[in-house]
Amino acid sequence: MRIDAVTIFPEYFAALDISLLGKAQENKVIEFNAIDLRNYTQDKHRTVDDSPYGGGAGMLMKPEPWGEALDELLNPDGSTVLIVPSPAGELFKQATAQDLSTKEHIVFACGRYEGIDQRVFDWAKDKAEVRLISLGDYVLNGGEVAAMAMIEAIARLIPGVIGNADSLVEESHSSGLLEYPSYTKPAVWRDLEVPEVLRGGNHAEIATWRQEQSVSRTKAVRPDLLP
Ligand code: 6GU
Repeated sequence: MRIDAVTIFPEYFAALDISLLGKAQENKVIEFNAIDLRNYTQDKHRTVDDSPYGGGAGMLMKPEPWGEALDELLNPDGSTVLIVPSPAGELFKQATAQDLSTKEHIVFACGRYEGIDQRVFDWAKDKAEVRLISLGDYVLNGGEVAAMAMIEAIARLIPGVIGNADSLVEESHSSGLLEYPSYTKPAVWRDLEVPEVLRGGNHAEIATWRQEQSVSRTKAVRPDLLP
């Protein structure tokens, strides 16, 4: 999979070169590029913003640099998915990550200020699958941190990125429930004991206990996830 992120702050994406995603890039399982939007400006000041028609607070990203960048980046056969991180988008879920992990090419359009001129997306609709996606009901300063969260959630589902594929099976959200609590040695730490059942070695009992813990935890903090 190839992932491109268009941004005025390419430095944000340096973190993708470390740990598992760094290894996956070295192994050519994923290719990642951070692209500086200002390279697609024409004026001496490399301007990317302007004031909004109709008034209102703040600045907007002007369409021309986005058009130049996307002309270069979108696959001519329409196979690119263009993701626009935005609090006005559909909610990003594990199923979204699952779906996107099968794509050949994803471009993230990381906006700053009050967002990007709407015509960029109206134009791109005929050239790519355009999706506005939000991480949740709160506001970030720009799309970069949101794009990085999505990239990590997507890339770790690609075969070969995570060494132990079994670890993907039991984690939170893969089953629709939150993950059960986990413990390691020592058996007693600061007077707190590891639950007896986990030390007993009865695998059926352990599985039942974990399932109960997942359900009670989900009921307590995320009842909206229960059927
Ligand atoms: Cl995807 N972008 C921004 N700027 N803010 C957000 C968000 C995305 N998701 C939640 N808040």
